[in-house]
Amino acid sequence: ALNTDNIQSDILVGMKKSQELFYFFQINDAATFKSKMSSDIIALITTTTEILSVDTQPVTAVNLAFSQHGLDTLGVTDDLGDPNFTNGQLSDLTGDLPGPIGDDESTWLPEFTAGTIDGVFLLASDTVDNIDTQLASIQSTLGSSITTLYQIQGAARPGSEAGHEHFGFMDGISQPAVNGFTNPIYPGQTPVDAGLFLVGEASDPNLAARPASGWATDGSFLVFRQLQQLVPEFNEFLATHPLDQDTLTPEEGSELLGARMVGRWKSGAPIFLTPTQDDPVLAADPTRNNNFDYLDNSTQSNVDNHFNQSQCPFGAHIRKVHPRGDLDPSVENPHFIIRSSIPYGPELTASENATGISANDRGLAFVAYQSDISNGFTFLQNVWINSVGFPFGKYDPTVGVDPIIGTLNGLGAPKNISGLDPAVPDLDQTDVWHDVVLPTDYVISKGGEYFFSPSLNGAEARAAI
Ligand code: N7H
Repeated sequence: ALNTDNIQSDILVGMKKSQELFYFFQINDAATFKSKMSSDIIALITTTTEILSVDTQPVTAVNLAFSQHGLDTLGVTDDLGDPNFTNGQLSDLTGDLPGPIGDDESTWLPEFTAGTIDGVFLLASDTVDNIDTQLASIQSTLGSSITTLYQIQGAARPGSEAGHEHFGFMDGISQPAVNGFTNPIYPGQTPVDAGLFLVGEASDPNLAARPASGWATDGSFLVFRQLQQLVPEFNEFLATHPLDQDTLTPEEGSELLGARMVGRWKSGAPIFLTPTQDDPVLAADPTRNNNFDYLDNSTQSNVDNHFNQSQCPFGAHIRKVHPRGDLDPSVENPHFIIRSSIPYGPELTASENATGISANDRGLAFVAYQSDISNGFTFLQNVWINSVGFPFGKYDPTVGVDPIIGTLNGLGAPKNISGLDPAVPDLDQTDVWHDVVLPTDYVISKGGEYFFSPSLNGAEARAAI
């Protein structure tokens, strides 16, 4: 079993609160920072054990992670065995066009291009006041040894939208199960070894490359991305391109188009199981809402399904990032990530609704954990999300990029997406493939960074050097 007293809470469980602050800082004085980390800060870090029971959850949960720049500043000379982490997220933009992760640097905030972020505190609570109090206390402890570089206040959306991201879709439904930890495992959840997420655990793909002293064990790489969502523009696109106008009202046709782009209805019900109408009861049932794959219903073959997008487009967002059965499990399973994102920014205003133009910055404070960034985030973004051909081997060789987060060059070039219209599902080899053209990107990367979220013992060991 995992030592859950030693693993930060967000990695396997999340922060479990409706408000979450991402506080990015620079370290000015490594000696003072390390001494305060050892005397005060590590004691504040919320463990996996603590977050699992409401009785032991703190008023404000605290997690802490460092960039490579931060480890360098602290005098940690060990190579963690992850080149993407070592080089930082900005360096994953360069290379052949489109860049490895597809962003254009011109959309990045200067806070992320500067390369000066040393670490991030994740502070989560029921109220922003509680978070502010905890932050003030941490700042007073650390004094001038740190400087604030940037903050993002995340928040669950209000009322019945709680748990839904800003486009309106329920999030946080599907996570891989971690062997030796996840209990119960629901039908359709894939059990994988803990080493896919935690350094040094079973099936860590880079075990030999980790620091010999073992201090990195039970830490995880945290990929942070500030993903702006152009919500009124997205809504406007759906409203002006309703599907199936013969049988559906315009509102229903727009709803269906959005659901086919994501692969789930706004409720969370998977369209593969309920392709023509939403099913909120199915959506809310954890024993059923993940219990599906994309194999042909009658033959259970992943070859017969190569011709058929009627239940779910090949390139729907959740199919691109978790192509259940489109690939052999041995090929797919190394690429699981654990997501712990939260929306940021205000609700839509009446004038944004009326004009169809975003006047406020809102989106997803995206967080993903993995033990190998090139198997996890960058692989998903580069090889699956932004590849026009993925899932490979379908009868349509140009499936299109992911209609939610895929990009052709980071600057909003139009994108052809196959199979979004179920009236033209491309059922046989003589059909002409019918693409829906998305005029631009509705999710824009404002930047991000790679961090390492150490175990508590690991943080203690590094504070002592
Ligand atoms: Fe995605 N969305 O609202 O459309 N995502 N995602 N994501 N995502 C998922 O199953 C969304 C992003 C994954 O196991 C759901 O929990 C938005 C990035 C993975 O079947 C919804 C953004 C990456 C899954 C969204 C965004 C991923 C997943 C369904 C950005 C990886 C699990 C809820 C603004 C690089 C798939 C759920 C599975 C699910 C949305 C970003 C990955 C609704 C709006 C950047 C692995």
